[in-house]
Amino acid sequence: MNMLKCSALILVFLYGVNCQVPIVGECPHVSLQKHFDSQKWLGTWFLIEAYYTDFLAGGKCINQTFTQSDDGLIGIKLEQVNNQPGQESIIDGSGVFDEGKLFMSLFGTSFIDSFVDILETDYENYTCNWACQTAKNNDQTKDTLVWIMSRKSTLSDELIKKCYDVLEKNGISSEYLTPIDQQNCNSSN
Ligand SMILES: *[C@@H]1O[C@H](CO)[C@@H](O)[C@H](O)[C@H]1NC(C)=O
Ligand SMILES: CC(=O)N[C@H]1CO[C@H](CO)[C@@H](O)[C@@H]1O
Repeated sequence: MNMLKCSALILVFLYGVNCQVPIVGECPHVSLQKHFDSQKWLGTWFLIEAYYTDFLAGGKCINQTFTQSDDGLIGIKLEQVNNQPGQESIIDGSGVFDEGKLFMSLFGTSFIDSFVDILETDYENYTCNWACQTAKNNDQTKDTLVWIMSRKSTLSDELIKKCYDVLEKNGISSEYLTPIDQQNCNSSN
């Protein structure tokens, strides 16, 4: 039951069947965090605002934990409380960094299937993440993902605004961002 649910979620994540915010044409050329230090960036990040995806629909209390394994790979764990009361879903994967770009493999798929760009982070408080890739069903459109994340379950308006500014500078719209519920994570409602 849980396995089935997870693989469905991952398919949606990787292939974005009409469910992510689409843009037409080229992905904007973005600049990544300069002198990115992956060691400082590892650890847990809480999702504060995100572009809508089916993958997150009904989910709350979403966080992602990145760890360094002995073999040099990055361990990736996404956790959320989903819309069925009291149920948690966990997605595991691994990744490799290429400066500020993290190539990800979730459930044994290829690294090139998925990646996330770290546009800006101060390592201690916030990270502004973005991904854009050709939609599998139509090479004219691109599926895009924006995740504003925090080291804590909240992020100050000032730092959220900082991410908005970074998005704007890179030609990415913040208009599709919606807040992620990070409250009442231990209760069933
Ligand atoms: C991450 O999220 C899960 C599900 O909401 C929660 O159980 C877990 O405690 C969170 N991790 C941290 C470090 O708060
Ligand atoms: C602007 C801001 O919130 N800075 C904080 C980043 O995190 C460090 C460590 O927790 C705090 O000391 C800063 O105040």
